[in-house]
Amino acid sequence: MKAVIFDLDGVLVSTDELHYQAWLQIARSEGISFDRTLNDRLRGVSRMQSLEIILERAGHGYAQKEKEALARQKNGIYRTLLGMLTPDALLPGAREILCTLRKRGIKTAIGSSSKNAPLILQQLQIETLFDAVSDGNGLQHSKPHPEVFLRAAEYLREQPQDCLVVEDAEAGIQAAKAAGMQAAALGSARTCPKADYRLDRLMDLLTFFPMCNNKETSATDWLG
Ligand code: B16
Ligand code: MG
Repeated sequence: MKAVIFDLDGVLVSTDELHYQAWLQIARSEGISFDRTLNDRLRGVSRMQSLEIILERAGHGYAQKEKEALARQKNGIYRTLLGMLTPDALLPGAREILCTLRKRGIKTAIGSSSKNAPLILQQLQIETLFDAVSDGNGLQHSKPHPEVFLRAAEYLREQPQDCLVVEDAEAGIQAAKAAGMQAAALGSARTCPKADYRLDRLMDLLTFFPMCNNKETSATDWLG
């Protein structure tokens, strides 16, 4: 494997919780019941598709303009929450794994459905730790379609079969497999039968990429 493509929400940072909080406010304002089980179905799928899933529980239909207004409102709430994000919000092992992979000559990329990915990377101060960013901006199809990962491989100039995707969403695992890539599952995606590997922690990824020389520097370098 020559490259690792990371999903963002739920893999490197717990913005999945912020999506949940923002959708909860929208659902409540519409009198729709919303819980974490339903929220799990929103992982990896686009903003508009997420809204459609929530509105399945509404007692009536919504006009396209009403849906667009609700999606806009949700994004406003979400972006306010993102404004408070700091590098401390990175999930355990995230910075370490990115730095170590790069030191071991493995390319790294983002493969996220989120149109807010650039803002999240900026807030976390990790933009420089990726060779490529493929996100929801300009994407025609959301996960489980493979487009976001195929575009990441193209940006990296690597073949799909040389890429490993790390995902927390079933839709993301399906997208990785449809792209012809290897798929490692974290969190709720671990139950997905299509996953090639199941990880307890992000750092378990390192077992796939053993140290190839003795030039790797100490753990304190990771913090730089
Ligand atoms: P936005 P990922 C996905 O990000 C989220 O998992 C999903 O819940 C969200 O609806 C989607 O991004 C779109 O996000 O509204 O910010 O464009 O997991 O693919 O990194
Ligand atoms: Mg995710």
